[in-house]
Amino acid sequence: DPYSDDPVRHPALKVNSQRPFNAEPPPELLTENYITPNPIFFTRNHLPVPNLDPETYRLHVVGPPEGQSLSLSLNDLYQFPKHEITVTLQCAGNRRSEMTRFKEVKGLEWNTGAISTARWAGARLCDVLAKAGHQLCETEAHVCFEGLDSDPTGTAYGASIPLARAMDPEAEVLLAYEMNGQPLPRDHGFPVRVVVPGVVGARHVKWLGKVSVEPEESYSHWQRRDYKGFSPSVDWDTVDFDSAPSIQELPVQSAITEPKDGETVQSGEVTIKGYAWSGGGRAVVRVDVSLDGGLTWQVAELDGEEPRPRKAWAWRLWQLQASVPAGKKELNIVCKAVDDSYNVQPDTVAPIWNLRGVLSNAWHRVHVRVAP
Ligand code: MTE
Ligand code: MO
Repeated sequence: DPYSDDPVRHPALKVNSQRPFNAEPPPELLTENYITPNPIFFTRNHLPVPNLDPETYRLHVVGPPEGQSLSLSLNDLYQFPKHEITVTLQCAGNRRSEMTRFKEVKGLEWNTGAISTARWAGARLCDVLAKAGHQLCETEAHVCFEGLDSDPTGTAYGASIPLARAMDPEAEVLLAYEMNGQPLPRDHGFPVRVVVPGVVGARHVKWLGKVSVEPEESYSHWQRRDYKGFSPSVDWDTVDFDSAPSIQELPVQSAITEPKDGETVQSGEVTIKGYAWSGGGRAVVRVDVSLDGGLTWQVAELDGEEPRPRKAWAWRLWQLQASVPAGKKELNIVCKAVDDSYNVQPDTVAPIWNLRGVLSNAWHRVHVRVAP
């Protein structure tokens, strides 16, 4: 069993798949803290977790012909200026189960918890690439990442991002070795992972082994044959993966974490809580909540600090104290977020349904009963 050496996990996690391990925190734990504690941070593994020795670990950075290739130990990475930022990581498949309920899709049944937030610290990718002699070039180029996890044929997990993002100090792409002040846990990429703020989880390559700059995107299955969006009309007979761009920045997202679907709430007042986030550093500027399925709306209170302009890498938690209209036996609670480009979430799944069940960001709906 290639998974026999996987780490021990927190019992509160809701497991979607044991081998490879995929699990999410339950909603009420997800928004209990702004920073997700490491043991309940959602985990998305495609392969067994490698057991890497920090003493012998080396990161291979391929240099350009006029530069130099680097073989960096952890200690070498510590010599670069340490950069620390709060970043929310979301899987492209977050909330996939809502798409499945509409029409069958291929993928893990994530609920609203394939998203979490941490303080990440490490070397900036732009500093490491510059050390190897890389510069921004006029022609299109991509930074390809390879993990040290691999399938039985020896194929490693891989992904890429555009060179322009990697070289932009303002994009703050990290080679992270710390998560919430601790060395990365094994499930989250020990000893080094990529963190690409504002970009889909699939590009945050864990157990990072190799970085190279290429004229084309990564040839990895997960870059080219997965993590792409399609029209609802496309099925497995007609899908052409080359016709769609790889997902990078994610669309605006929000979900209700309290109360839970099917719960009974007290009459009088109800407290509604949730998270909201958008890709590309776009800030969430508003969250609207409805108690009547979207007929009337109230504006939720956004918690925490105002994000930096164009660098809103982390989610906002939000809440609303609302009075339950007298005589109501049930509530259809809905939330939707607006980002600073005035992007909004679609009201239903139907127009965004796709065969892989990615990019699921319709209004989130929770149905509750009111105690008599
Ligand atoms: N990196 C490697 N090497 N192997 C993987 O399976 N999964 C990716 C990404 N990086 C993956 C990986 C996907 S799809 C996601 S959503 C994130 O890691 C999940 O990161 P997490 O497990 O720390 O939450
Ligand atoms: Mo993912």
